Amino acid sequence: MSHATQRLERAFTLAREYYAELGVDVDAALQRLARISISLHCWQGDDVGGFENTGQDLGGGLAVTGNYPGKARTPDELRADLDMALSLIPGTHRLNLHASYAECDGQKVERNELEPQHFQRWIDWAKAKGMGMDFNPTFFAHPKAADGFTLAHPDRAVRQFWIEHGIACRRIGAAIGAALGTPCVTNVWIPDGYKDLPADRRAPRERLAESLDAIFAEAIDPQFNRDAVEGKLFGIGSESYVVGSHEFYLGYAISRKKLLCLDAGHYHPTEVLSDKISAVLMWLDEILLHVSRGVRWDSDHVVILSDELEAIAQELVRGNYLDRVHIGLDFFDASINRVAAWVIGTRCMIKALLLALLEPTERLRQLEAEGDFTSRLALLEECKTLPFGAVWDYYCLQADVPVGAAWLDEVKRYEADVLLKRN
Ligand code: RNT
Ligand code: ZN
Repeated sequence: MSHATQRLERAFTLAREYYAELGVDVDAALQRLARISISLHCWQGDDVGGFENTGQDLGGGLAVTGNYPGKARTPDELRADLDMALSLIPGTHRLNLHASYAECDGQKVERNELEPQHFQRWIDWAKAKGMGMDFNPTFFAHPKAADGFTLAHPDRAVRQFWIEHGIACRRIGAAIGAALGTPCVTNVWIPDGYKDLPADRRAPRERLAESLDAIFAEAIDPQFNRDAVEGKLFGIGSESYVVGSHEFYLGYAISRKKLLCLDAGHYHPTEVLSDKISAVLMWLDEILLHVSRGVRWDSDHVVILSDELEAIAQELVRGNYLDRVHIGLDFFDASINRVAAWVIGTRCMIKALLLALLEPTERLRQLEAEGDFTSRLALLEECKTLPFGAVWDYYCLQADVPVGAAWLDEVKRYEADVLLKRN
C-alpha cells in the first residue's frame, strides 16, 4: 500500500469515529451512496449540438456560450469523452440522451420516424458498461420549431409532426428500458412561448394538453418507459409567456399520473427547487430532477457544491425520497473543458448526496421536535466542518477513481492527446 493510500485510510478511520460520535454510520452511508445513479446528460459534450446537421440554430431559448476547443463532433467522439468522464466519477451512472443524437448512418430520418435502431449503438455502449439510459424527444433545433412553437403550434399539421415525434420517442424509451433492464425516463420539454405579451394565454395551453394526451395515449409498461414533463419560467425569446409553465405541468402530471421534471434553473431566482421536492411528492409518485445552476437567470452553469445543491440532496435523504426521485443533470458550458464540466458537476452531485447521508438527521429532528431551534441551527453549522473530505476521498479510492484533484491531470492529458487534435 502506498504512503498516500495509508494516509487516506488513517484519515478515513478517524473521520468515521467523529461521525460515529454523532450517531452517523459512515459505512451505511457509503453503501447507500453507491446505489445512487446520476443521469449524465449527453448534451454537455457537444454544446447541445446533436448529430443531425439540420443547419438550424439551437433555438428554443437555449443558449450555449463559449468556444473551448475539442468538442465532440461524432457519436464515437462523444462516447469516448463520456468514457473518459465516467472513469473519473465514482459509482455506476446513467446516460441521458436526446433524440437529436440519433445515428442514422448518413441517411436522413425525420424526427417523427425515429426508431430504436437509430439508438442501437448508444444502447450497446450503455449495456456494455452496465448503465441505464434516459431519453428526451428533441423539440428544438429544427425547421418545424423555428417559429417557437411545437406541441402548442396553432397549425394542426405542425402539432401533428411533433406529436408523432413524441410517440416515436416513448417507443424508443421503452426499447431502451427493455434492452437495459431498467426503466427509461423519457422527458418532454418544449420551448413554446411568446417574446411579448400574448392576447391569448389559454388556447396554446389547451392545445398543449391535447397534444400531450395524444403522445401519451399508448399505454407503455412503466417497467420499460416512464414519462416526465418539464416546465419552465421563461426562455430567451419567450420572456412574456411560456405555454408549459410550472403550474401547467404540475397539474398535468398530477391529473395524468406522469413524472414532473423540476429543473433547478426554471424558477424565479429566489425560488428554490429544494423546497419543491417534498411539496410535489405529496401528490406525485415519482419525479425527475434536472440539477443545474442558474446564475442570475437559467444560465445552465456547471453544478457546484453550492448551498442549494446541498439542500437538494438533504431533501432527498431526509425525506427518504431517493427511490422516488430520478436525478439528472442539465448544464452546458462551452467555455471550459467539456469533459471536466461533466466530472465537476457529477462529482459535486455525489458529494452533496454523501454530505446529506452523513448528516445526523435523527438528532436534528429530535432537536426540532423539542423546539430547540438554537441547537438545531448550531448543530447544522457544526456539521459543515466535520471531516467530510476524508470520507469522500475514501469513497473515490474504493471506487478506483482518482482522489482529490488528481482527476484533472487525466483530463488535461486527454485534452492534449485527443481533444486538441480534433480541430
Ligand atoms: C431547457 C430545458 C431542457 C434542456 C434539454 C437540452 O430549458 O432545461 O431540459 O436543457 O432538454
Ligand atoms: Zn432541463
